[in-house]
Amino acid sequence: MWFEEISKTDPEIFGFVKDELARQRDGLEMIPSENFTSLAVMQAVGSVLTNKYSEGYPGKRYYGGNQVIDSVERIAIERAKKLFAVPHANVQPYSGSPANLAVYLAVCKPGDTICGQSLAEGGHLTHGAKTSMSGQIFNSVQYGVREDGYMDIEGARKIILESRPKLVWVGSTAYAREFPFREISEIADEVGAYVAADISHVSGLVVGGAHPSPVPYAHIVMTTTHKTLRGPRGAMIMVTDKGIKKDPGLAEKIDKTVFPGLQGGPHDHVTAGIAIALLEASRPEFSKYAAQVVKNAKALAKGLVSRNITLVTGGTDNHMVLVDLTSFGKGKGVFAQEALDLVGITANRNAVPRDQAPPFYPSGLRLGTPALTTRGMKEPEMEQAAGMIADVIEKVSAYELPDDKDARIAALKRFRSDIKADNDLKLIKSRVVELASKFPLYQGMQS
Ligand code: DSN
Repeated sequence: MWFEEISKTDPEIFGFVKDELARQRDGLEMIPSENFTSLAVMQAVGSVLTNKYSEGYPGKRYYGGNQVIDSVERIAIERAKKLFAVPHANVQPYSGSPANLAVYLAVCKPGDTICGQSLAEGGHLTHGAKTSMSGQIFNSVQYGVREDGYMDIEGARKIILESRPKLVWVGSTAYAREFPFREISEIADEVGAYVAADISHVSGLVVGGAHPSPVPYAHIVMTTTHKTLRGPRGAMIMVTDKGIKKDPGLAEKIDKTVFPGLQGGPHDHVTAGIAIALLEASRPEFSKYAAQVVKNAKALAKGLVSRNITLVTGGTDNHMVLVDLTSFGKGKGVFAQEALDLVGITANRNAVPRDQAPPFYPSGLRLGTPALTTRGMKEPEMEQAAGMIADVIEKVSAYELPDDKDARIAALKRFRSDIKADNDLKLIKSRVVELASKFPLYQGMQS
């Protein structure tokens, strides 16, 4: 049995691990930033490498006994460089947000102007949102999307040329079209800004050939490793040839900012998991996977549109779909997310462009296909999933979310009790379990 020692040492945690395994197995995981790692990646993360301290970099550590760890990190670096076609990679960042902070501190000083896609219009918190340190330490200016939901390149041009930022981000977390690496970089080049591409969402598609690469255009490329790339939770910062041409010391600046600037000892067990994921991503079957992720997202989008569900931009070019529920009223995302959760479809509520509702109760729903594709699902299953999602949305679309806090709490309480008792939703849940059971997950693990 896989979790034998956990079960002996800590039955309480063992119970939770079992429950989570069952939740992942029996449901449809449709959060676009999630995936299922291979067992090889998972075993690396659960290996003896977790025991080691190795502050520094291969060959230059502050601790003894790093001969083996040096080899692991060197392999991870070499694989990243080869796969993404870059001259430099740092595989130590703990995750995406600290990695982005390292990018800032490598090329900017507090108070400098920086520019990124607004969180409210599909960007990431760390690209200059006022609620994040990135929008507080730096003078942040933001670009967004047009009325039709596509990136507002002309708007970005105006903002970048006017404000002349030191650093420009390109990369999104809720944008279902091709990320405009070339367009934004060309504008940033006009003002001599550094361009950092945050490809956390699409890195697996990039290496699989299902999305254009930012490498010819950006100076720095950051990716988390656990989304479409299908590795363990972690991140990498890469420097491109263009980056080294602009600033020959850029790679060294990035390394110094990650350690000792921001982090202590790297998570060597995760580095090993990243190395394995990079090896897996270099294989031909991963390109097939990446292509299928996009085909599945398109099939999902088509299925939803056929049920009159509105999508931001009307469809997708990548692995995600952004559902706009505003035709039912504002702030409906919470009802859709919770009812979907109840039937075993995991998604996350998300702001839609120009959302009139508050960020905690937004009017949209973000869906993605990376995890279901890893399970082996294809277009017919996406059509079934779209049908079930549409059924659930229709079921809950009439619920209203009051602005008043007390009224809202009461309304949500009523809603939760209604959906628990709803027989149609119970039926959808059994269809979800039936579909999921046809695509076994982590077969070797017994719960
Ligand atoms: N990367 C974000 C997401 O897309 O879910 C979380 O920070």
